[in-house]
Amino acid sequence: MKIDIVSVFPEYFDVLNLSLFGKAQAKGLIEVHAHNLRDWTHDVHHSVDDTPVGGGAGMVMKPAVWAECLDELLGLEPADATPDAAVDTATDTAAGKPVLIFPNPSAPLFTQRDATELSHADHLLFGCGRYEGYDARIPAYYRAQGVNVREYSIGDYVLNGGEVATSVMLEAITRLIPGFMGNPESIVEESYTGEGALLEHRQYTKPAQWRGLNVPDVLLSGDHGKVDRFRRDEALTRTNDIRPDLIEQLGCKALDKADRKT
Ligand code: 6GU
Repeated sequence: MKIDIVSVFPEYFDVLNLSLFGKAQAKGLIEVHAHNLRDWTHDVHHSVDDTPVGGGAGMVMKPAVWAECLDELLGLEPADATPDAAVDTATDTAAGKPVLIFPNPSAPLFTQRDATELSHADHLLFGCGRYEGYDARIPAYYRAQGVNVREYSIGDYVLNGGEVATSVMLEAITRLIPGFMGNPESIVEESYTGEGALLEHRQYTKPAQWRGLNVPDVLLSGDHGKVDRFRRDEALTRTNDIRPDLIEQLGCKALDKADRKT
């Protein structure tokens, strides 16, 4: 998977050379390039933002700088120069088509489902906005060119820019690429995956007694059926208590007969 990231703080992404990301890059599973948006400016101040039309606080990222950068990284012709060529390229729906992702606190929530879908892409391009955001015509323009454009928020709180949100999404996406994780089974039974997404049951390791606190007896019983039932019940009750919204979203086939009895 090729991953391009555009930001005015590309150094944020130096950490991607560490840990599992570094290993995945060395193995050739992912190829990450962090670009500085200011490299596509032409003025002496390398300015990327301007005041909001209609008034208001803060600064908004200008469309022209982003477009020069994104045209190049997406391999699109600048539309002003050759409008027909740009449209032809954009309507190509072949595999390998890039996905252009803009972190945005006012966008739909990024979920495990999105992470799973995007883990199959060949090329992701993240455009990190700063300040009060980016000109709305940037995503609109690339959508009109037929580019697969997504805008996502990572939660109901405000960050200073898209960099941290991009890191979060990238970690959620790339760990699902086959071969990325040392132990692929560790991603199968996780919270938020599959049709019946529930919070996970709690985990314990040895010793069975520690500072007066005991591991639940059933986990020591050696009865796998009972252990599975205990864990499933705990996942259901914890989800109901902590995230009732997830229970409401469960598919009709998510609960089995035994679940209904309890
Ligand atoms: Cl994607 N961006 C910013 N700036 N703040 C956020 C966010 C994104 N998601 C939640 N808060």
